[in-house]
Amino acid sequence: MDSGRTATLLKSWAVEEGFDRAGVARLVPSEHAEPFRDWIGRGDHAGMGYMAGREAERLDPTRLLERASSVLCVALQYHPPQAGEVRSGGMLDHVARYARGRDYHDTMRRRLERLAERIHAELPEVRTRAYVDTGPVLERELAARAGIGSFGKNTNLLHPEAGSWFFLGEVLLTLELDPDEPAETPVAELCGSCSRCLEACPTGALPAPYRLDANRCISYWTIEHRGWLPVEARGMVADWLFGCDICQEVCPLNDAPGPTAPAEFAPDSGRSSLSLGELLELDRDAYVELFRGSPMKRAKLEGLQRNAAVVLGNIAGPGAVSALARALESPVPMVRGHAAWSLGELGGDRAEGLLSRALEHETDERARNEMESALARL
Ligand code: B12
Ligand code: SF4
Ligand code: SF4
Repeated sequence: MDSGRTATLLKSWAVEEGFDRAGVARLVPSEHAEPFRDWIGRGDHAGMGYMAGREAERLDPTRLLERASSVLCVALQYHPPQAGEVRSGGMLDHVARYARGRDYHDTMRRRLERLAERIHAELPEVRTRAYVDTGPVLERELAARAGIGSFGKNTNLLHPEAGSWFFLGEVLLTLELDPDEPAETPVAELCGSCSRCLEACPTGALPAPYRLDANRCISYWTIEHRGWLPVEARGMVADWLFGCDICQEVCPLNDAPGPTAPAEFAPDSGRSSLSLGELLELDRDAYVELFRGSPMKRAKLEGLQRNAAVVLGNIAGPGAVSALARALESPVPMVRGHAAWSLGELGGDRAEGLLSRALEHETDERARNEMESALARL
């Protein structure tokens, strides 16, 4: 079979395995090595040390699989572009759309494994290596080259009909395939003179088109950052518990009708009914049960509770002081410390009384410091 027909066949298998779109690119070194090195050099990757590692492979994906010459890129929609926001009143209202249902790593990996099995069965001489998110791969660049979408100014990959609410994955192949037309050329046409995302980002994390500074990105702080949040990041987080969708919500391309998303990405009913206050009180057993199969597990229970405490302080809704009062009793010092910060933000006599009493028996030095500085602000 010639390389053109094989490419068409592989893409049709990808769609049969449940992906919305597939495209093929030649596996060659990155065309964006310089902006990538600048990104790392400026420290835009913040605390994501792994992004600075394995640079040779990241910038030259041919190193990831010996004699690999092509890549089959796939996209899977997780939210229909035209769908409005359905708010349940629970903690999932504060979670980015991609993380409200099942973990896409599992969903995508299962589909990619089936796709690779089919390739091996039909083309036994071909070796493959599949990735979704976790490998040292510039997934958006590969997908742009394979015609899956174009870079948006918010750095996400966009498609004229599907918007940007889709995941990416890829299979590297030791097989010559006819490549698709790269989608990067029409990038200027897709965004045009629009700069809504740059203007809408509340923290200035998009200082220029196609550049994201993770040091200012809510998604980074709420998902990737481990340990205590620096004070300046706590206000930035605003009402986001996990991830951030603002630069995609405002994108006009996400208004177009597009593919529907698999039911497994719909908001999980158990987690939908959980409030931020209840999340703060969750013990480990309940957490393991409720968050099984959720991408939110990346932040771990302590991280989610840290974020919940900060969100309660930022949104100052009814019941916030009571929920934070209970969080001052958490076995985790970081959760007590962030609850103290939020009580300091909310202020009032009750917050002051709670902080003073908590300080009397607090043994952790960092949590004590948080309580003292919260009291000093009142
Ligand atoms: C690290 C990471 C993050 C970091 C940093 C994000 C970033 N922009 O780099 C943080 C934690 C902030 C993050 C957040 C999110 N992420 Co993320 N993330 C990644 C990861 C693991 C690596 C990204 C990376 O390589 N960054 C390095 C920078 C330099 O690369 P880049 O942004 O792709 O930049 C390229 C272009 O900008 C280009 N370039 C440079 N200059 C110019 C100029 C022009 C004119 C052009 C056209 C191009 C161009 O060159 C660069 C190198 O190729 C990928 C998975 C993967 N392995 O690729 C997922 C991935 C990018 N994330 C994804 C998602 C869904 C998100 C969130 C939407 C989640 C959320 N709702 O909170 C947000 C979106 C925030 C945003 N605006 O980007 C999806 C994106 C899907 C899509 N449609 O684009 C990916 C691909 C995961 C997946 N497998 O689906 N993420
Ligand atoms: S994810 Fe949120 S904080 Fe990050 S760049 Fe987009 S709008 Fe800004
Ligand atoms: S909001 Fe506008 S500038 Fe930003 S990615 Fe969408 S179309 Fe491009």
